[in-house]
Amino acid sequence: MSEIINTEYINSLNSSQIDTLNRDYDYLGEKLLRRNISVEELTDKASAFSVAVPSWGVGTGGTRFARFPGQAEPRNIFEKIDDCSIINTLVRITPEISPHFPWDVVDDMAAVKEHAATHSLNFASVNSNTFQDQPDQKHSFKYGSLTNTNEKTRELAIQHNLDCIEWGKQIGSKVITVWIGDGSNFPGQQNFTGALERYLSSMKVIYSELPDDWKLFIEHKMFEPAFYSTVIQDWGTNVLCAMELGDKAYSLVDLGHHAPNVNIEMIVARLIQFKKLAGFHFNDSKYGDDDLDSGSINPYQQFLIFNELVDAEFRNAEGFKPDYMLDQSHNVTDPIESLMTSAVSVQRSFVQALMVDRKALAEFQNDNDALMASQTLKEAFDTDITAVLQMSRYKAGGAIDPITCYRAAHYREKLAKDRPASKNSGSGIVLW
Ligand SMILES: [Mn+2]
Repeated sequence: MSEIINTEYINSLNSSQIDTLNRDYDYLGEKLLRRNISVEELTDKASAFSVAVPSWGVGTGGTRFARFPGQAEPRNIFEKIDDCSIINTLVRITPEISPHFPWDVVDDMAAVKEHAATHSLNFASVNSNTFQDQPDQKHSFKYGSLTNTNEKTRELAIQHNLDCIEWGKQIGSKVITVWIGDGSNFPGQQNFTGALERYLSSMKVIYSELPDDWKLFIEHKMFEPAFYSTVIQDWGTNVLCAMELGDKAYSLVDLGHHAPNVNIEMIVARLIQFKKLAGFHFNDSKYGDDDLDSGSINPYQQFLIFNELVDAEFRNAEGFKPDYMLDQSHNVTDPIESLMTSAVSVQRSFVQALMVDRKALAEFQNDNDALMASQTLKEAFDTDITAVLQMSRYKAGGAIDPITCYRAAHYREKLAKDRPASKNSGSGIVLW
């Protein structure tokens, strides 16, 4: 735990807020009881929820135009882990970090695992990167990686993914997420069928090297960096590839990677039905893959997705065990503040979905009562369960009000001397 933000410090701030919280919590408990909902049960379930933080999320993001660095940004994986620890210390629902390779590779990966363990943190899915060239790379990914027409380039991309699995083993990860930027910018530039054939043959090599207790997540994205066609462009291509590869391959849903207005919650239901839902990269968007903070633009969509997830849990859907992760770019906020707010926003959607009266909903659906079915969802969404989230954090030793607690600690100011300003103010776009 950090010297700046520790249990004693959190307790001192909580002590001035607990009386108000107790009153809010009791009143909410009384109201929920009228709907036969136990506030204690909701709180327990909220406490059991978790969502992983991406290692790249704690750095300030940017666009292809510019990046405006923040104060005391983490400069390596060890400092990123320190920042992730602050987040989990305050919100208590982010005990896992998802690293990105090669950005987070160091000679001694065991030291990375150890450093995380000192903060009681573990590692979630590892993410490979074949969308940019590394210094002195022999064969360029300019025209694609796993689908490149050049066999030597494909071999390099495959080898990088195998290296990621090895690094992942050393830090206790059990999942590799593969997103490729491969595609084309001009009609006719790429043979669609040939590119997907090459993708499958490359992925089959990676899949064959996957340890028995590992999973492989495929991440699709409609466009960018390719602007005419993308090889793994949507959930249809994604799930076909996952089915072709085998039982250890699943389809990952990044909320920003779909066409505007697509019914994402329905895609989620389909993937659950066919036991292929890997999990999520949560974020929000207005126009494209904006990577805005989860729940900041369309919290109702986030709730509707959780409505499908809780419904699957409620039905004991076979093989249902999705991984949750945030995947955002923080361009104008302190990344720690954004990640805390976003984790709590995702947790909020989960708890709201738990309150849906599923028996009543099934009856309204059966009776074709569209209005009341929709109102049943709205009733859960409209209930303010802030006190449940606050109480679950308080009981777990976290902060009742994480943002106020973080700001009052002046974490960045205190670290400024040890973490000098980054020289990199160039483009900092986060693509996947
Ligand atoms: Mn993503």
